[in-house]
Amino acid sequence: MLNTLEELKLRATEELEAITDLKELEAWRLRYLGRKGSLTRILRGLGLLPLEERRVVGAQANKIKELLERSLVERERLLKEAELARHVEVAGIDVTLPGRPFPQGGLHPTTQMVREICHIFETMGFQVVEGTDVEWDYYNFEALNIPKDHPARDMWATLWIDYRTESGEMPMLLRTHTSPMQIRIMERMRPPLRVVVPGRVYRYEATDATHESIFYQIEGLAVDETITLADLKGTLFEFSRRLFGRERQVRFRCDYFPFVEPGVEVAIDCFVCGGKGCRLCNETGWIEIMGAGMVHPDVLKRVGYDPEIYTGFAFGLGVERIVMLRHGIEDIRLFYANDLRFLRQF
Ligand code: YSA
Repeated sequence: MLNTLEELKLRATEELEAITDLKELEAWRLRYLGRKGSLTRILRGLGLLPLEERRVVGAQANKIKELLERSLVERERLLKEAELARHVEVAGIDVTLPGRPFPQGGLHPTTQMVREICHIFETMGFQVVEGTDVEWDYYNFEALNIPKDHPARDMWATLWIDYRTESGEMPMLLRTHTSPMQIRIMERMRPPLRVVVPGRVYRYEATDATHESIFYQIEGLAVDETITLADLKGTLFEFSRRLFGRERQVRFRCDYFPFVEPGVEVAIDCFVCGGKGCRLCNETGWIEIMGAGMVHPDVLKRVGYDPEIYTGFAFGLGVERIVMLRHGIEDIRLFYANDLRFLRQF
């Protein structure tokens, strides 16, 4: 029996060395090590041998089994390597070339700025709320003290939507600013409230380096029992410094918006000329970043708030203008021209 085993070992090893592909290798495995393979059969028949012979033959058969299994694994590795090398040669693939990177997208600079600004206000206790782009005339104008014949309507060149109901005309439009959300929020919530509303706004106007017809605004509104102009100034000072840096100067000047009294314009000193005057700031040394003011008592009354008890401040800023200031971008039209050379910079 020991001789038979030795012959089997020699034959199997010889055959294995002559094998050149994986299919033949599998056939070899089945021939010797498979369930019906010759070595398996010998191992199974050990029980029929006398005890002493069984011990000797069994030990030798297991040794050969281990040897053949090791040789099988090694042969398989060599064959796979050879196959890959052949494939590379035939297909002409250079496996040492670096892989192709997947192009990675990024957030649009306006989106990044919307998030950054909202985050600053969130840390000051404001809540972020969003509204719809299509709006009723009532919320965009009427409820903000801008009736049909009011000359202030000219400040917001409007894109109207043709919409008629059976009960008559209900003028609809693409919101020209985020201020209508002031009314919607006050109708739904009771003071104290502090909210910021980011969103897209639409104006029927010619575009130039600082004007787009579709752009982003962020509205802010705070209403409570003891809010004063000092709260408005303090909040916007802190916001401007956090966004633009502690060294920036902030200027408040009177301005007019029908839905606030008093109304203010907020500007920061020009980051290019440091306030001396240059092309970017129109030689004024200041760059306007938002309109703001104390919510008009008539606006409060319209939503059912008693102006003898409640006061509030509101503001509305242009997001693209702020990105322009932050990065020294001189033309707002670059934001939506979809030029990847521009967008990849952010
Ligand atoms: C005022 C008082 C409040 O209590 C609340 C909000 C406001 C702002 C008001 N709703 C408004 O829309 N004023 S605004 O017409 O002067 O626009 C506000 C900001 O939007 C501007 O300061 C400017 O930064 C930006 N903006 C205006 N027109 C733009 C524009 N950005 C890009 N393209 C345009 N065409």
